[in-house]
Amino acid sequence: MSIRKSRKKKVVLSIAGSDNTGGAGIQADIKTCIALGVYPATVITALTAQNPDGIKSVQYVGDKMLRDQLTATLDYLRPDAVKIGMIPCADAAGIIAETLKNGNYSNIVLDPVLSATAGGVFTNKDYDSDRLKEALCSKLLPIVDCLTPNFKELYKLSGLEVSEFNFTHCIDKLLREFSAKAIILTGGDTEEVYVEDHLFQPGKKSILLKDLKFKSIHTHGTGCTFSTATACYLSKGLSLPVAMKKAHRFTVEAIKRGARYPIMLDYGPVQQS
Ligand code: PXL
Repeated sequence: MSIRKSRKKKVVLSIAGSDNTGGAGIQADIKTCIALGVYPATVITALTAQNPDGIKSVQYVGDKMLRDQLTATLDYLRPDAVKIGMIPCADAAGIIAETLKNGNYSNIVLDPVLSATAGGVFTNKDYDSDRLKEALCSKLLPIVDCLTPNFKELYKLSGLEVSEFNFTHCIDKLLREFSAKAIILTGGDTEEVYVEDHLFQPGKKSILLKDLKFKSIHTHGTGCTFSTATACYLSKGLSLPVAMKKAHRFTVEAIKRGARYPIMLDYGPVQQS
């Protein structure tokens, strides 16, 4: 084992799924890190075959392959932050949680990706999605520094009915029952004229970022970009409220670039540079 400690460039480890179109998942995470001057290390949890019509298939890499990638990476790199994206099954959640807990890593951001905006779920059909949600909440939530759900994901994780008016109940449940340290509820996918991102931390006043929404059909990869940008800014030593604000700005610019230079006709990717 040989870990260089004296490097200047920050390292973010992305543990996520592959998106063949290059718009979301590990590909979005790599582009985000590079745009922000951070070195991306990657552990791939699953391959997806997808396009704007939906998810065609999902292949979990398997317990051994996941463990081996984590060990091989972490034996040589100590990440300054970790972003976790798509987790295809409960076993994968357990392996990731155990590895990160044992290594005592910090600045861990979990984007609880449970379904694709274009349609389709990310779990292999022979895996149990209730077990996955349970594993995300009981094993991963207590060890992550920040969870970044949208409204739908918050609803699915908390098991409570979510509306614009009661989302704080769901937030409270995740903070209290599962000892989450911070939750950024992202509001970009609502029908509202404004985007509202809220940061909740136990015992602290919540912070609201409100912005006029930039309407675009090319928003594929928005959630991945935001969570990875947050991890990148945390890796540089910024506080969570500042990292959130900067990640929000970075994501808005990526959405604008995606609209200006469309890569495909419908539901194209955001562009980080
Ligand atoms: O944006 C969520 C997401 C995460 N990971 C992968 C994806 C997507 C959305 O399509 O494909 C691999």
